Parts: sequence; structure tokens; C-alpha cells
Amino acid sequence: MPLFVVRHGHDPANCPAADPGAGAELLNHLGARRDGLRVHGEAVVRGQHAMVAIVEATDEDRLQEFLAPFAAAGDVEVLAASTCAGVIVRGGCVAPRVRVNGAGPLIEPEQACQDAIDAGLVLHRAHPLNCQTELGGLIGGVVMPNARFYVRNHFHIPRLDASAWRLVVRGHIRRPLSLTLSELRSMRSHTVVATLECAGNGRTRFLPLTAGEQWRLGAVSTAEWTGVPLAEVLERCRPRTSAREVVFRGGDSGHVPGRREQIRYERSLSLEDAVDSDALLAYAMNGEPLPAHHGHPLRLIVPGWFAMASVKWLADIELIDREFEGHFQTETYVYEYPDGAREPVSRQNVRSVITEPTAGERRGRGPLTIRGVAWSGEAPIRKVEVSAGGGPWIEASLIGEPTRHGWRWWEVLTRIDHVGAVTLRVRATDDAGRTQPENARWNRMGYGNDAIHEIVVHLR
Ligand SMILES: Nc1nc2c(c(=O)[nH]1)N[C@H]1C(S)=C(S)[C@@H](COP(=O)(O)O)O[C@H]1N2
Ligand SMILES: [Mo]
Repeated sequence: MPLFVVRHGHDPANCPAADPGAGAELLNHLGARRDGLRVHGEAVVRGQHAMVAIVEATDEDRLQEFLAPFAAAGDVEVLAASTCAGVIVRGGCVAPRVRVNGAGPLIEPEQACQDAIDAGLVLHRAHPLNCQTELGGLIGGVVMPNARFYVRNHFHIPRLDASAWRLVVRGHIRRPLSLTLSELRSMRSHTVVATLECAGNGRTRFLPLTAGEQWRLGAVSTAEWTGVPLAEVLERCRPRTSAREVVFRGGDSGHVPGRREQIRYERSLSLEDAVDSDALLAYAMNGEPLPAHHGHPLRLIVPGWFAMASVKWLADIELIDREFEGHFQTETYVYEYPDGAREPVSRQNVRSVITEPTAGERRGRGPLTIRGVAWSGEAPIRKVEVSAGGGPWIEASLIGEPTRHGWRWWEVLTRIDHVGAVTLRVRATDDAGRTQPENARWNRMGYGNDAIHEIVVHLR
């Protein structure tokens, strides 16, 4: 059957997604099986009121008939397609294609984008690739499958040749190192389950809205990471007493606002945090070699910290005798409060989200199971409480074995007998005594939103 690319756009004032019922109906329409038609993948482009889909159809008339509900909601454009990925990227992206001078080979952005869409991620932006996991999709086991793990990139994904790659350790140390992947693999390995959360997760819940990647709540995922404890490599390189901070540099680079030259993605930790934070030089994710977009061949994992600290495509570790002032250290990833106070973003807040039911869901009244995840960078989760329809807080059961740095599943079995819109709220408390607030503390770049998660479901 011939292949088509369908692009649908609508007036933001009449966005079907603003009405969860209508939005879901359109998506269900797209998902239903039909003769003479196969939808190969779709991408909802956040903030642009656009959807792009790849559809195989017996002929264009059949396709137009199928697209009638989309035509009713806005406009529809149908193009003949040769390859899927190319058109999805062009159709779904307002940013001009970027050429990175001087950088090494890159993962083909169109392929990376197509892979993410195929895995069911919601595309935010194709250049560079940024995708979130849908909250409903978080349902599952202790970890997220690799293909569904959210992706957050500042620059294009570098394609590093693992056999030529080296981890260089230098600076204020007595013993400079250059380690191959197999040398790292032959060192004592350690495995840790850790939840990564982007500092901008839930940014769209700040009012007034703040600039930055418009994440909803899906910029969080958990995986089991395997690698070499960072503390061991630091011990081997024998830091000098002058060493104060450890800078981690990724193999990716590009332009940022306000700087003319290209910069790399780089972040530092104090030597103390680097040694004491259980940080890992990870080469495997959920038992597989690290995928390209999650940092192949090696990334840093700093458990409990917001994920900007977990530098991907790690190539260079430098111990320095002063405070690091890189762009991603001092210009971004800083809480800037309206009163002028500035504070670096570091550990994750205590936080919980409802993954089931999903916001706007319609279902019958009666028994209701509410499920979700909760995590904290500071201490284990002590309790999770849920309130339904403005009722009292009820304590949820925490499911499974706790892991030191991974999120905890929780559930509440309850019943709601009235019909209509019901608000469900969840808040978590950790062993450090922190509880989620009603409102997060607004900051200019929209980091660390830890407000109570609230959704509305419709019972009939
Ligand atoms: N080299 C490099 N490392 C990076 C980034 C990046 O753009 N380049 N993004 C950081 C940010 S902000 C986040 S939230 C996490 C995302 O990790 P993931 O894409 O594996 O989910 O990687 C961090 N490490
Ligand atoms: Mo992030």
C-alpha cells in the first residue's frame, strides 16, 4: 500500500486537546484498526497544535475519508511519502536544521526521532531530540524499558566509536588516566536502580509560565544502571590536595544563547559530592549497553540529583582547584527567585505523580484504583497520601521493595459513588520530613516543581 504523510493543524483557540474527551476521541480514532489503512506512527508536536502521522492506505480517497474528524477539527494536509522519518522531522519541527561545525559524526537526527516516536514517546522537539514519556506509560515494573525512557538533549546526539573512545582523567591529580571501555568493564562493577528526573519536569505547571522545554510530567524515568563507582576512579587518579571540584564533559557540543563559541555539555560536582554521592560511571542501562541517546558508551549517573548532573557521552573528567563556571553550571540550572536569591539546582525534591487513572479519563463510578510513583533525592519515601473529591488524605500502600535511589510504586483502592468530575490529588513525604507543598516556589527558569499532583477524572 502507498505511504502518506498526514499533517493536521488546528487553531489554538479550538484545540481539541483542551477538551480531554475530544482529544482522546481523535487519538482513539487514529489508533483503531481498519481495513485498507495502517497508521505507522504519529507525533503530537507540543505547543504547536500540530500532529504528524505516517499512514499506509490503499488510496488517497480512503485516507481522506478516514481523516474527516481531523479535517473537522482543523486542517489536514496529505503528502505522498517515500521515507517516514524525513517527513516527520520536517513536518514536526519549526527550528531550522542545525549544522554543527567541527563536531564529530552525529546520530542521524531523523532516525533518532523516528525511533523515539516508534517507542511511543511524545515528541517535544526534533532538533535536538527531546521526548517525554506519557504518564500513563509509566505503568509497569520497577524500571522503564530503555525505549520509553524520556530523552533530554541540549545538542545533537554524538555518535561515539566505543573502540576508539577513551575516558580521560586529568587536572589536579597525581596520576592522569586514559581508560578504554574494556578497562572500565574489567574493573569492579556496581549496579544501582536510580530515578532520573529533569529539573524542568512539570515546568508547564508554573504560573506564570517560564521559558524552557515545555515538559509536562513525563520527564522522569527509572533504570538499573551498571558501571564503575566514580569513587574508585577518583581514588586511582590520586587527587592533589588542591583539587576542589570535578568537571565532567560530554562529547556533545553546540551553541547556546549569549555565547559566540560552541560549548560542550559540562557540569561539575564538588570533590566531596563526587566521592560520597554513590555516583556511577555507567556503561549499561537495564542490562543493555547504554543506548546512543542515553550517552553511549559511558555516562555519569548521580543518584538523587536532578538529572542535569548525570552527564552523557562522558569523555573527560578534570579535577580543578576552583569553582567551575560553565554555562550549564552558573547560567542555567540555578533557581532564580523573584526576590533576587539564586541557588544551584542539586538534589531532587520529594515528589509523586498519579499514573492511573490518567487526567481527563472517563470511567464508571464505584471501585477505583489509584496508582503512581513517588521519589525523593534526599531520603526514602516515608508515605504517600491521596485525596479524592476534596475528601481527607488517605495513606496509600507502598508497593514492592524500596530501593535507595529509585522511585516507589504506590496504590490506593477506594470507591467513589457519585458521578461527575472528581479531583484526585497525591502528595508524598520522605524520611527527611519533606512533604510536597500546595504550590511550588516559582523561579525564573521553572525548575524543581514539586507541587501536589492533581488530576480530574469524569465518573458516570
Ligand atoms: N552530555 C550531555 N549530558 C546530559 C545532557 C546533555 O544535553 N548532554 N542533558 C542532561 C539533562 S538536562 C538531563 S534531564 C538528562 C537526561 O537524560 P536522558 O536523556 O538519558 O533521560 O541528561 C543530562 N545529561
Ligand atoms: Mo534536564
